[in-house]
Amino acid sequence: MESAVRFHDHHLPEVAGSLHEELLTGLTATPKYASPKFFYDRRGSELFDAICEQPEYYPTRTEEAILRAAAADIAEVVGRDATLIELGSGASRKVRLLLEALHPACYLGVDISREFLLESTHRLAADYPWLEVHAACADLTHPMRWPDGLSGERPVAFFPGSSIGNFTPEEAESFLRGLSQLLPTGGGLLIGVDLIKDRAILDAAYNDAAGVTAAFNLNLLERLRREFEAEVEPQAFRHRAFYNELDSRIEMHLVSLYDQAMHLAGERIEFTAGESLHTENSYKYSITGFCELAGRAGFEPRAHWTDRDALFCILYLERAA
Ligand code: AVJ
Repeated sequence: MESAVRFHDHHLPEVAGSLHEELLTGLTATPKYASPKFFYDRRGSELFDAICEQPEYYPTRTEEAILRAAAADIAEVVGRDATLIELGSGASRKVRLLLEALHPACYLGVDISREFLLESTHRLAADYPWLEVHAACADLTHPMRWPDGLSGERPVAFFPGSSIGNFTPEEAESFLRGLSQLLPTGGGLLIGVDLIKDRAILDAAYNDAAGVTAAFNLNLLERLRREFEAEVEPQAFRHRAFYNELDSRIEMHLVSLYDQAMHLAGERIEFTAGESLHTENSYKYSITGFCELAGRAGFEPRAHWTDRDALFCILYLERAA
């Protein structure tokens, strides 16, 4: 059956050019950094999916178990016929656990990885013929707006996977404030948040034995070669991930194995042996800490669901009047 997805492209050409500049800004800073959004080319999105299958990576399966167990409860709080907007929809897998119970009027998937977004929303439309499906290619670190022509009266954003953890707490607060301003009073946010826990569990989750997280991290360098014509040897770097307890965050780095230079867009970027390129932060929260942050951003907590070991939490927040 031919499935219809209404596609909205929010990736303007000038944004593509500015990605180059954004990369260079981070690579020439001290210490060097790159936004984790650069992980998600097609290969990166596939590797992320593979991470989610690793036994050490508890967030995905824990969140899915919570969604499965709480779907009816969630539907009761959120209500039917919402305009469900999934932010960073990726493979659009998690939303499937909610669709039957929630029965939204329409679904909009928003993701930075265009090809991946189109494939997953087409599959979703084919599997849920009753659902009006939209897709918008957009960068969540830029100001958002909803596309025209969405049905349903109450927008409800769905932001699973603890993707919010990629923002610093300050950035998360301003992201949530921007989101709350896009929602009418009574509009909601269903969000997955990874919780603070024993560091051994956290360290293992970002250092899986099969090396998939390492490949995901190193794929950033492959992408720089493929897409940005960088001259760099990915074998000249190693993956490093650890829990920074003081800042309640996992940090991922690419560590240079020796003195070397990377060439990108006419720039020569030098690395000394042991120097690291900081590629990701993944912040962990307590439930109360997160509710306070969301409160400052204009959201009122309505309900939350967690697993028995309190590894992960799903919260429903409403835009405050
Ligand atoms: C998609 C940001 C939630 O932080 O756990 C997984 C990304 N990085 N393993 C996370 C990620 C390394 C993931 N988020």
